[in-house]
Amino acid sequence: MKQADLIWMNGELVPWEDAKVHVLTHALHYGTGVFEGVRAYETPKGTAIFRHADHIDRLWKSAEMYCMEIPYSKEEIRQATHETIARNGLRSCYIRPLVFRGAGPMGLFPLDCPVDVTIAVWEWGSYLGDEGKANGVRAKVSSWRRISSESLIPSAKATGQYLNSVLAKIESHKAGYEEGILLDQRGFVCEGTGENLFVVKGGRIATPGYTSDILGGINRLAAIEIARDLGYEVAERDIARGELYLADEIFMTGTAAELTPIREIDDMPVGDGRPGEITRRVQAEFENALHGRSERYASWLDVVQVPQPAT
Ligand code: PPE
Repeated sequence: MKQADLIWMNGELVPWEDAKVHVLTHALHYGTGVFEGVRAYETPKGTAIFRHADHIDRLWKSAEMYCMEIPYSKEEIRQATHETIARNGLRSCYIRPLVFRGAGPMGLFPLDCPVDVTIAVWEWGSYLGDEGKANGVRAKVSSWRRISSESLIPSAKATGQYLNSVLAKIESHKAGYEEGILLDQRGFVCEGTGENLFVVKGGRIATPGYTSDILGGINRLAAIEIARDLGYEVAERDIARGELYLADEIFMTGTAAELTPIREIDDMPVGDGRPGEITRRVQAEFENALHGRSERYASWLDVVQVPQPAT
């Protein structure tokens, strides 16, 4: 992660080191924030944000589910994001919009606290390493189950909910793996700590559906569409843990992780221990879409208009 110069904070660009909050920020105590992870890539048309509108829509939905009214329009947030990237002079970056309950009355009732909005950007390489993206990562089924709809809202991207992923991430890291895979409350495969998961068997692709309490990943949707366009069958269905061990190929998708293959699960090689052909083909096309090399998916890119300096 490489620090940038400016962070957008409640309507203003402030120096990176000045983007601070009060210790009584509600979200620090109770996890009352929602966020997005977005990426922008250098493309032939200039810097472009991948599926920006979808990320903004999901941010609004997440905020709504936690009764937070965002004091800006979607278009204002889109423009602010463009400006933040341009003013930091970045050609490609990770983008982290955050909407949170700020400093106000303490106690669980959040509705009298202000809703603060920030947008940070920074250069971020491969989340699970270049080596992992090329050759696959080693993953472990976590002892922690994914949060269920009985107690939280798995489809919301809320900060407090990430304690679940944090526990699974620590566990897998301490055990020497690159990623943890969480099962849902029923014991079916759900997702990685920050990625959705796909299993390939006999030429067919399957991925857990919304009934498995997944976060509805935007890259998940992109991968499904790309795989179908390549002629593969993709089923959204329950996946038993045992299917992970029988799979020919497994890969994960996420904004940070992009499309990363899994080469080993619970110390057993996936297929022959190298990313398989279907993973490779979907990954190649996905990379083309991200980097603006595919006309077919050109509408997924929001090209950053760099404002002209004032004369
Ligand atoms: N599940 C979870 C739990 C998740 O956090 C992510 C994104 C996904 C699935 C994939 O969603 P999408 O990015 O829309 O395809 N995880 C974000 C946060 C990672 C982090 O370390 O922070 C991300 O990839 O930006």
